[in-house]
Amino acid sequence: MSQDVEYQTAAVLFDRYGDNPIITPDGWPYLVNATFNPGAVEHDDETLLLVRVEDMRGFSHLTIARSKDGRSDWSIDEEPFLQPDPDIGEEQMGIEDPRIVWMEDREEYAITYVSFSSGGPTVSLATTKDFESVEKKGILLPPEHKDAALFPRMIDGRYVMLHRPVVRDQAHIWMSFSSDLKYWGDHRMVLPVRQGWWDCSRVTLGPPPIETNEGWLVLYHGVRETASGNCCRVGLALLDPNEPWKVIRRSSHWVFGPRRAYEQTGDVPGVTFLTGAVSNRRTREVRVYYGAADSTVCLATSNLDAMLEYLGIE
Ligand code: BMA
Repeated sequence: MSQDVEYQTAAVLFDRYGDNPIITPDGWPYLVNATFNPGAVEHDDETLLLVRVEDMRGFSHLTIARSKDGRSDWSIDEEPFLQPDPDIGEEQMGIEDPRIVWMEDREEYAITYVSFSSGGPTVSLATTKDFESVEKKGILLPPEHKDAALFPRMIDGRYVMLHRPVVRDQAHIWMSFSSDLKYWGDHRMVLPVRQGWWDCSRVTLGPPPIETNEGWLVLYHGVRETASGNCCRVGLALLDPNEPWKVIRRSSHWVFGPRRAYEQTGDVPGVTFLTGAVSNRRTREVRVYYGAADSTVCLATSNLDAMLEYLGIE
């Protein structure tokens, strides 16, 4: 693909929903500072968002919002679904940025989230079958880690997780494996930062990987530090279906990033942070839910085939 064509295609790969933001702290049933970075799934014929809610201390918890069409008429629970537990050391400063996956073999949802300990942020796991009761399974890796998601099924008899450790001030996306969801090993770096590029300072996972016939589609964030702060955009990668540590394609351009006023205004201006994706294998539509400026929840739609084609997969 020529540079010009690639640029034009990247610009139209996502359609922002006309009524963004779809969820704001103003409409929340109790006093909060910000509502953003939600995990997303289809459950009981509804779209369910597990929204990160930041309270007026600056600590976060997770509360459910539901909608029939995944776009409008969000109904928000009066009570949090997952709260930081003051007796659990690693959750002392809140829990953040959930990613949700339906685990085929276990017949339950796995929620990976950031748990903020005094020793730094790390990633924890909770499971639920029905979004009524939930079981916390504890931390998966020591700090500093964020932005972990499981693959929805075992590959070669092992669970697979993407996550993002911080190493010498840089952050790359890694993959780890486990036979029991508790002990993780065989760690591999999968998507490193690219020196000099738009994703040169940090890369970190967006929503959980999406399975396609051609491989695992990954939306990731790339950060470049600039004189006026971080510039955070979104790129695409396709991982091998059977050996997912092998990157088949990685977009050279970013395909989504902060542009609209609601993405430029808020607690952290200039952030579009994608944490939830609901895809339909039949219609090929992908609804992506993201935090705008670390303040509100927004929606953009794309298409699985368009993203694969953009990556050069026919
Ligand atoms: C990341 C996380 C997210 C946040 C984003 C942009 O590192 O901390 O929670 O939304 O930065 O500020």
